[in-house]
Amino acid sequence: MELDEKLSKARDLVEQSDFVRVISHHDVDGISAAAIITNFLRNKKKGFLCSLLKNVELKSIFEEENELFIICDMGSADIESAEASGKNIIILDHHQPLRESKSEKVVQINSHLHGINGSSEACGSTMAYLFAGDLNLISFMISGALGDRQGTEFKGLNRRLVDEALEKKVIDKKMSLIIDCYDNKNLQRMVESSIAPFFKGLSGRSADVVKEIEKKSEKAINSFLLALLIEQGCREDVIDDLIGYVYRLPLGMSSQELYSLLNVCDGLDMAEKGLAMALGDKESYEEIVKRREQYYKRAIAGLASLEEKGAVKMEGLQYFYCDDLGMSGLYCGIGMRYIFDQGVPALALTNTKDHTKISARGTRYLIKKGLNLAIAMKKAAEKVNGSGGGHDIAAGATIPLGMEEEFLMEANRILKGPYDQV
Ligand SMILES: [Mn+2]
Repeated sequence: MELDEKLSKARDLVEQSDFVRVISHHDVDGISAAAIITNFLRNKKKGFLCSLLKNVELKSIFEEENELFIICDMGSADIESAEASGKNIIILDHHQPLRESKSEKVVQINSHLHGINGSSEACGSTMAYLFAGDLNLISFMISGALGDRQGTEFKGLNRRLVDEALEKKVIDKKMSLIIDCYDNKNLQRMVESSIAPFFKGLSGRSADVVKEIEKKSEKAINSFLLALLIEQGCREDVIDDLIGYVYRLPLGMSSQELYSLLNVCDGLDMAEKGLAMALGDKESYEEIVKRREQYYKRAIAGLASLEEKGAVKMEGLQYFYCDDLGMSGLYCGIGMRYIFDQGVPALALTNTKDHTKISARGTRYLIKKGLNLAIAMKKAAEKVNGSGGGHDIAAGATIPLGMEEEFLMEANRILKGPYDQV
């Protein structure tokens, strides 16, 4: 079935229903996609119940008594149980699908099935936005794409939709520094309170040196910050992220601000607050802003100590222990991009009561060289009776306690390359 045909079939299903069960993912893209769908349903005066879930099987969800389900930013992996449920289900996904839907009742709108690359040209929110067809909801398409790291200039379908909104003057864009911080009072405070980029020796500490630079031209400021990142060993693909487009959104905040607030919601397990904010709840907005400062402070302190301690190097990987499970993915991702050696992926290990949990992160540079952390984590974890998987650039594993050494040896064996022999 063509994309347009699927979209109109899905819209018909909504028209015929009074109540829709919405399921989406817990991360920034998932919350953004849910924001689009729930705003759309509210405008249509439809009842809905929305849950934001971490990776789960949807089989039990499909057992609920509902006339219509909309699944965002996931669902394609559950195509079999969707079809078996006999329910009306709309899937809006951008993860690699297993196959087309064979059921009349399951409308699977997945970018990949229509020649659109789901890692670089469309995210879950893009598919939700395409379905809703409401320019006023473009804010969330953009935050979703930022959340899934699809650039700020955008490509493919993302670009087409953003260009359309620019042309109609619903949004505008400006080239700008992109600093993910909690205090943007002045440049010095931005550098001091920034988690991405993490400026070695300055973020989380006093960045007095920046004071002088602040008086200079925008160009001089940009080159100064770029030089800092080069000096601390960041590679081109990471440095490129420092400057990009920031969009002014109809929501009344910048794309960077919306992304940052939703990112906090994901990190602090309060995705529902992010959705409430997206539906216009002021109190939720204020609470998220307040919590963001605490969260960033905690993150920056952790990153500064990670910078001091460093990671343990092996031939094919580097690792560190992190006792804060909720922060391990963030530390690992930011550590990988701004603190550690750029030549091998980073792993964070956390011992919980029952298991050792591992977060693994790479860079776009390593991916180009053939790194695939999803496969490496899966294989190394299975070797020690654990499980693992994820994406090429970001993956994770859970293994039995006390098996770290064996796991690290096997991961190192796989990751020391050459990657194409994995
Ligand atoms: Mn996504």
